Amino acid sequence: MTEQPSAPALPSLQTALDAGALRSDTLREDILRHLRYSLGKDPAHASVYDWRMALSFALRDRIVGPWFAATKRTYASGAKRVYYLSMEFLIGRILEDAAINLGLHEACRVAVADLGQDWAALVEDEPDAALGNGGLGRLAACFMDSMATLGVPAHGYGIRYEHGLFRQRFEGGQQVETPEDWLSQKHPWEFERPEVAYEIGFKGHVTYDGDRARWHPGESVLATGHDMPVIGWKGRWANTLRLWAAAPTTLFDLERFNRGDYAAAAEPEALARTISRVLYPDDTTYQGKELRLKQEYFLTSAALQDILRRFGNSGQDPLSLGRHVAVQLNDTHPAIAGPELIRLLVDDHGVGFEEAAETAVSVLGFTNHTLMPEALERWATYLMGNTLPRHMQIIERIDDWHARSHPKRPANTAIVRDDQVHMGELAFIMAHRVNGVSALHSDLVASSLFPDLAALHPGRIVNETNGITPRRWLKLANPGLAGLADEAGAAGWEADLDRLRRLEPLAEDAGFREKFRAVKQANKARLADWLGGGLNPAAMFDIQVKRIHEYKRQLMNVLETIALWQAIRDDPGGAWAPRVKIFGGKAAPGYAVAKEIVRLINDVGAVLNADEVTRDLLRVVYPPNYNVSMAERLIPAADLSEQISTAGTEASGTGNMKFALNGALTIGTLDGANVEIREQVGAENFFLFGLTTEEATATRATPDHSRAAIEASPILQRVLQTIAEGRFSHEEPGRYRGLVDRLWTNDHFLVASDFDAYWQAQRRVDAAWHDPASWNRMAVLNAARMGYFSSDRTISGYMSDIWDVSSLL
Ligand code: 26V
Repeated sequence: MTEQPSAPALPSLQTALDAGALRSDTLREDILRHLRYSLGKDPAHASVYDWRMALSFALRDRIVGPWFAATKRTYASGAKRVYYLSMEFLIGRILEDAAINLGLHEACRVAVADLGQDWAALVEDEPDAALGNGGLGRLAACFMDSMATLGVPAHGYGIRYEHGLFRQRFEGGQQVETPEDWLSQKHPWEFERPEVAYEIGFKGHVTYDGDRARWHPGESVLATGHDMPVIGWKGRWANTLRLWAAAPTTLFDLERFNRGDYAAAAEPEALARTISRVLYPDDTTYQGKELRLKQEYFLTSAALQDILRRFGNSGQDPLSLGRHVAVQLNDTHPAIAGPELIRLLVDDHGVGFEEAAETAVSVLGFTNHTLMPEALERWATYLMGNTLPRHMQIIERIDDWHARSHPKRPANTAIVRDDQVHMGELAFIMAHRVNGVSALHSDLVASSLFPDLAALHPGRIVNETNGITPRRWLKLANPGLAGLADEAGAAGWEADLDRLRRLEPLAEDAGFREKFRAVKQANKARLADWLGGGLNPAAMFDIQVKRIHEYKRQLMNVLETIALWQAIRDDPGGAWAPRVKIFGGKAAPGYAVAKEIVRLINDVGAVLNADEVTRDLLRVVYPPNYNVSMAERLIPAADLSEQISTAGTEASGTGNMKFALNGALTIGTLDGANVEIREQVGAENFFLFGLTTEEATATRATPDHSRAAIEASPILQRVLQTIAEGRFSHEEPGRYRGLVDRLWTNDHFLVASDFDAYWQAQRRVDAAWHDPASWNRMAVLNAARMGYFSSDRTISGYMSDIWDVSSLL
């Protein structure tokens, strides 16, 4: 045997928190110290807010050790690093999640109780960090948790929006938006880094010197870093989420100020700050907003400058970047990364164009999250050329370079065409891997979104089916079920979700099923209390929560609700399964049809809930302002999960996974990750209905498909008739005429064609509900078989298929 030269030992990780830090009495002392010295309050006068801050600081202190240790090990190992660029991180509350990951959940409870405070009240005092719209942003948050759990040396990069996603209220059933202001309070989880600041240019002109150019921006702002540590399970590793805030390059115009023109003097500052002011709330259509383009470039340029600065400090050749750095683009929003990286390499580092382009491709990966044509980003060339003149030139060169390497490339693969820059094509061409987010979606990315580029670049498209973090979505959200899993022999599932398989045989055990049912019942009772309105916790809780979109078909759900109401009224003594239909979700402020659906749900609820004949059997509730913390209340209390999008439209879905993990049964179509969920849990434990993707495409191509479907369905006809007569809008009978007309004539998402199948599937659900033993057996099997959908598994896939990085644990 030859002796291997031993690698120099890596700095040790601060894995186990020192014994003192785990104790509730030391924690209590630290809370009191922070209350006194960080908040300047004495316990007699401290508010819930003060206590929460003091506790957050005490926990944050305990993250710093593992965080520094992980950073040291990353530097010492010289390992390849991952950078996740995302315009959205939908984190939610942080305090309880941090306590759980640190193993301090129980200690917190005790320490806080010793201090005369209520742990739950402190947890609920924290505003959600709502820096995202929906699935794409929440996935980024789950990925940060998993990368920290797996010991991947990674940074997340995002924008520190002053205002996260708007708050939703209902007035007369209609959605009203108000600004969100999570930063009006101090944010205890961030460290401001005034020294980490980069200049970000816009507009201006370009002068040339061969490949190299000098861009003279006409405007610029500073991006300043704000770091949030992200602690993994058991506190073994911590990464950084670096969020950029925009600041003016010059504070204000002193000359104007001295002249007394205060408003004009403050103008540059106000203008700069608008860049990180608000999250774009529209995830339905792409609006050609210069501000949005500036936000995307702001994030991307700050991140790449930061990455190159860190890499440059290691003194390596810029052409080796792809061996040391992987940059993942969360959808096309940061797709300007390709041109920006080329610009930095060519203009600042003197690299030739082609080498720079090849280097960029070796570094970048691109994840697609939607097939909706209206959500695919395109920028008018005049806007791109005006806002980012140097990038516009580089984009044209990339297009040339690609056309020369693929002389037979079809015209529709060009990045610049029809006077628009197509960000999907740009991201595809500039990435060495392009991935979809479920098996079906990845197939569609290859077959319908980018068929020609897929043919030119065989092997480039891969699948990475989405996942969810079991720490937040089981341990935090459903302590009852989490405890039962431990007790029943699946302990350790937090970091190895496949261990839930050990519950599988217990599905046959009546005693275990009873415990499982009791956990669900307690969750439902708690939710019923919170929702108010005297809901019957013994009724089936049937839940659809997600953004409001036509393709997600909340409309089909509310139509079925009306049909059920009519059927119950026809036969009030029938053996109906009592149901509470729960809806949650926000409509984009500019999406009129979605807002109409919101209003219809509320209008229908008002009529049904007031009906003495049916109200014990059917209720509709729509709590406003669905967000991550509401999801944590609703999902563990669900009996039935509605995943009913038109086949071929939902890229993956991740709510579907959260529900099944928490023991809800799914009624769903063969869309997104539903397909794989059904494969995992077993077809017999899933209520499938509806057209397949191919059938949906064929139906859509059939003239008058919806008219035919409605005429063939007496149930649907009656429902539409009732709505059109103004039964749910007495004061304005014509309110939903347009909506009903569209169903007859222009039903792109096939609500009519799938309605009867959905109705029948719901009746199968009713029948199953009447056999509790069988229902609970299915519910146990759903939870037990969800191991595949841990985001730890997803991240392992990215590590091997896209990033080529390994764990440093
Ligand atoms: C598009 C745009 C266009 C410009 C304005 C701002 C904006 C924001 C978001 C989007 C696209 C949103 C795409 C999205 O959230 N997709 C969801 O991604 C989830 C995670 O992969 C997946 O589970 C959902 O099925 C998919 O809809």
